[in-house]
Amino acid sequence: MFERFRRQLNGLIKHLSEKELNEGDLDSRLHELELVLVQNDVAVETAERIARRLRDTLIGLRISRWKGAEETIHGGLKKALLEVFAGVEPFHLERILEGKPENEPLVVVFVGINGVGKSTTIAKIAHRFKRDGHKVVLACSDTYRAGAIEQLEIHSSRLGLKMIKQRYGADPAAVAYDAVDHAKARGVEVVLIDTAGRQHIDVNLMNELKKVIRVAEPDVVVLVVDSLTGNDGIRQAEEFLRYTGFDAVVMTKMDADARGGIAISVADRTSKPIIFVGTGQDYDDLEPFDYEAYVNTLLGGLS
Ligand SMILES: Nc1nc2c(ncn2[C@@H]2O[C@H](COP(=O)(O)OP(=O)(O)O)[C@@H](O)[C@H]2O)c(=O)[nH]1
Ligand SMILES: [Mg+2]
Repeated sequence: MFERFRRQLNGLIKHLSEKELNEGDLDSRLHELELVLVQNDVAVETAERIARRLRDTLIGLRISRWKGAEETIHGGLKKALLEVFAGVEPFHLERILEGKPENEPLVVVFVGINGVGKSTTIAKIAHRFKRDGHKVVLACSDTYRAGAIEQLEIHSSRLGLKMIKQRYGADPAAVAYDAVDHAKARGVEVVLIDTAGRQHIDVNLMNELKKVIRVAEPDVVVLVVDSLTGNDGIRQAEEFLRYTGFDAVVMTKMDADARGGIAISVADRTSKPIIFVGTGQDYDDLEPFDYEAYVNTLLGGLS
């Protein structure tokens, strides 16, 4: 994963440590770092901040013999990257479920634009909860897009789970309400609610989603972001934050992403935790996001 980003970062660290740099040289190399970050989907302001942090470390250190500085630079960059995630609270769906009173299901609403991988992610999370012995119900609150109900139905039947639905054109909030009601009546512990996306974020969509959230009273709203969409993914995150709010993020299609910097931007720009990353199309292809492991992967091969 993130081959391109890793290669460029590692190349840059080598370049930076080749010879002793005066302040001017250092600034131009740090500018290269900013470019590498931005080319790999880190937002501009975030990239500037990371470069500034690394500069502070390197200026303060006064490495007397620049030869052998590679480790120091590597460590400084690692610290600068980890700091991005420092402001984000850790978050575990399982713990929230454990904290729920008896007969109160964990309710999760998933939002995000079309094609990002919402339904697939819901199926993967359902699979995970089922594997751990929990009762799960899916709800199709996408009553808008042709085929949406059938698609979620395919996942629910493959996974052997019940799905709550209504006809196309029905009120999405009513479907969400039915699902929560069903769960309470039947002792189902987890309700995962799929919602409609659009190609572009619009007022109708946001109003519809707000109503689903008001009615379902979810414990957690999860934004699903496709890592391949780069800067547009960051823009989506900022818009959803403004209009519906969300508590956590799932980044999908990380398996196909040679860049991967979007995780840094999302954490920096929204301060929301990334709970899972999607790493393929199978139900098992979902991994908890570990930001230390992520940073180690980006800087891999040097420590
Ligand atoms: N490679 C890869 N493909 C994914 C991942 N998550 C979803 N997809 C694919 O992305 C496409 C859109 O997914 P879907 O769940 O229908 O998106 P939705 O419109 O947001 O519900 C499907 O072809 C999925 O198989 C992932 O983590 N990795
Ligand atoms: Mg869908």
